[in-house]
Amino acid sequence: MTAETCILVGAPMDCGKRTHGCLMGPDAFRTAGLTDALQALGHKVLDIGNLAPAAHAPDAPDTHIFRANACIGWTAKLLETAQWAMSKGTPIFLGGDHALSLGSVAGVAAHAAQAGRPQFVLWLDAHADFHTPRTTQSGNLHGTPLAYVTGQTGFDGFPAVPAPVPPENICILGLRSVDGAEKQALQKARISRHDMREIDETGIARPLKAFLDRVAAAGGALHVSLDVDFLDPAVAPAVGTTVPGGATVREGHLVCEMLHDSGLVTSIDLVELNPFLDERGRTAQLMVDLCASAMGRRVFDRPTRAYA
Ligand code: EXY
Ligand code: MN
Ligand code: MN
Ligand code: MN
Repeated sequence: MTAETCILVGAPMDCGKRTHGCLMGPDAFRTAGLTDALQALGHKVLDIGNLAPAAHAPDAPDTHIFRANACIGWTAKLLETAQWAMSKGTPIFLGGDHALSLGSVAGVAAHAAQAGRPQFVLWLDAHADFHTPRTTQSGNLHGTPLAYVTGQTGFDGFPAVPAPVPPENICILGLRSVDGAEKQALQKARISRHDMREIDETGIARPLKAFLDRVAAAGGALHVSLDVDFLDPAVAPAVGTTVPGGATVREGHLVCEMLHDSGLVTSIDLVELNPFLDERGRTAQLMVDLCASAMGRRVFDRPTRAYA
């Protein structure tokens, strides 16, 4: 990747689930030195600060879908901001919970469509995030972004998705917690999905390379959505939905190094960090280091730091 202009978009969205803390995420990434790390790689950095959601109706207290109206406000704001940011450089959305990807992914896909490019999405996550408001058991909208951005129905009141991402343009790596309803929907959709059993058996590079080859062949834009819980909780404990048996630090860096080498990445989400659940900011630091790898930092120029 050549030197980019990285647009840091703070999105302290915390309404996609009931546990609080992701609202501290953007500033934790800043405290962990994200801007310095990107500038050390030769990139320009434009940090636009933290967004606030667009105006929205107050949430009714006891509805099944938790804080739907607040999530609608955030989606509208991020849909607009993502399109603007794509016209200025490489947006890096600083979460905030994974419900921010309803707006970030729909926005970057809208920009790609205007440029006549297909949008692809790499989803690094323990979860499929493929529920709709009609299938979710928890009512937490951070479990629904992939359903929304692929144009699934049931998102009443949400902005219409300008350019739905075709499910076959999505690859999920790291799966190890999928609900029943999601499983059926995933089997019907043509999302390529690779769980930790496959990754343990045959490695993470193989499915990633096959996906990147498809993106390159299609001349696609590639959005990378990195959920903290993709990583093993032993190395990344600061997330509310930990699932044991996740990716190692090196699997995370290998993915990001391959992403950089591909030259295909056009936007990134860093999501679900809850600094309240961490000590000494080590999870935030790991996420910043992974982002630096995706933006060009090589293994021999990484400061030594004990994560465990
Ligand atoms: N599938 C479960 C639910 O829908 O509540 C768990 C979702 C966790 C979502 C986190 C962001 O990845
Ligand atoms: Mn997620
Ligand atoms: Mn997750
Ligand atoms: Mn493994």
